[in-house]
Amino acid sequence: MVSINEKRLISHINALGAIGIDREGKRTRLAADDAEKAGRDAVVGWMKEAGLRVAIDCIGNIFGIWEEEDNQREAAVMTGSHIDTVINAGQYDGCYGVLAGIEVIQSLKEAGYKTCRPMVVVAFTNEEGVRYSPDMMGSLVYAGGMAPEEALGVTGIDGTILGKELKRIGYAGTEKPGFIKPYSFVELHIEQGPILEAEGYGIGAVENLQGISWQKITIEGVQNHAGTTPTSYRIDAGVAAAKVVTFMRERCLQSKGKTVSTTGCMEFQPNAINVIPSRAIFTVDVRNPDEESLQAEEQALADYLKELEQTDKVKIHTERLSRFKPVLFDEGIVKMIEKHAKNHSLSSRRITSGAGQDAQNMAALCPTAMIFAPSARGISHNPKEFTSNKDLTACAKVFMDVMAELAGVREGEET
Ligand code: HGY
Ligand code: MN
Ligand code: MN
Repeated sequence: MVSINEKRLISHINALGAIGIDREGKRTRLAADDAEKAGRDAVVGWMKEAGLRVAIDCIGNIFGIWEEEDNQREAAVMTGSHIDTVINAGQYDGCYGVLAGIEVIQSLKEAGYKTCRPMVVVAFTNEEGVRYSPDMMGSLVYAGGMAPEEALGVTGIDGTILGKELKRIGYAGTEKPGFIKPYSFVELHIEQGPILEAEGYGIGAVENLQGISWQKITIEGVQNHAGTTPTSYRIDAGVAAAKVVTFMRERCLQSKGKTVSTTGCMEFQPNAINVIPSRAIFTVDVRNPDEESLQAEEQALADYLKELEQTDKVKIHTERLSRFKPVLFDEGIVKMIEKHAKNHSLSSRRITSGAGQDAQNMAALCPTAMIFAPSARGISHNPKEFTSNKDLTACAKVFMDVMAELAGVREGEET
């Protein structure tokens, strides 16, 4: 069976990684901003070079489609991921899956193989959710989990409207959600965690994905003088916010590693060194692989906020930004991944995705699973994110064989 063109894949990963680097050398391509447009244009160019038909849907998802006369009525073997990034990001998160998807299809086409099913690779819009909530938005709309008009109307952290931004960058497509019927969906991604490297595995067969709960919390206190206000007089939004963050850390420690919680954004108003903050606006991202436990964490947080309103005399308002239940992936495809890993003498282990992924939404449409490549030192959402070329290409070869089997590539049948 033909294999991928390793050099081409690595050069595309590095070329895409060079797009969206700002003057301080930070890589940031937020959904539908100019840097991401440049990334989108590059990906569309590579899809066309691969001879794929390119289609854009109503939420800006980009589809590279390989279909032939004799298979175009069949449901498609799909793959994909995202090319939008967090702020000051690494270059592999999402991009690896999109570019390996193009590479697999291009290599099969170039080798003249026939497939029983069309093959499609997707670059989904706004997977990271940094500029517009919820995250994994493009695949959520595609899978019918969010109405397109609702998603297009979302206001970003910078006051822009997603639909207007997609129009501005020329990616407001017309295809409807679900316009391609998927037979299966397999996403190749970096692990973004420490397990594969620490335990010495070459590849991860992802069997499930943890639930995610995102909230924005606004605490109203009383603005006052930092020097003249006795502690007992203070109604301090800043102290109350700090208590919430430490409360959630306590919950995580009690969960024995099951729950993780992150406050990644926090803003004080009026944000002056000698003024007791009147307001604290911050986010809480809580995750747990078990739905009931995740609900229990959300309830504990809600109860604690009520308690804080009494003890600290603050007013607290919460806004849900995003909520995804845990997802189980398809056992058959997970087993297929393990089989092909073995064929490539790669030691594999089953693993949970700690990160949210587009695959979790596609799992609502068709049998879905993921493949992880090891992350050096488990670092991600950080420019130091790294996966060696050896690991990138070794896992992409396993991915190729999984995709080929799903697509019904007929050995030796040249077009
Ligand atoms: O937040 C996440 O887990 C993913 O990177 N969107
Ligand atoms: Mn990702
Ligand atoms: Mn990410």
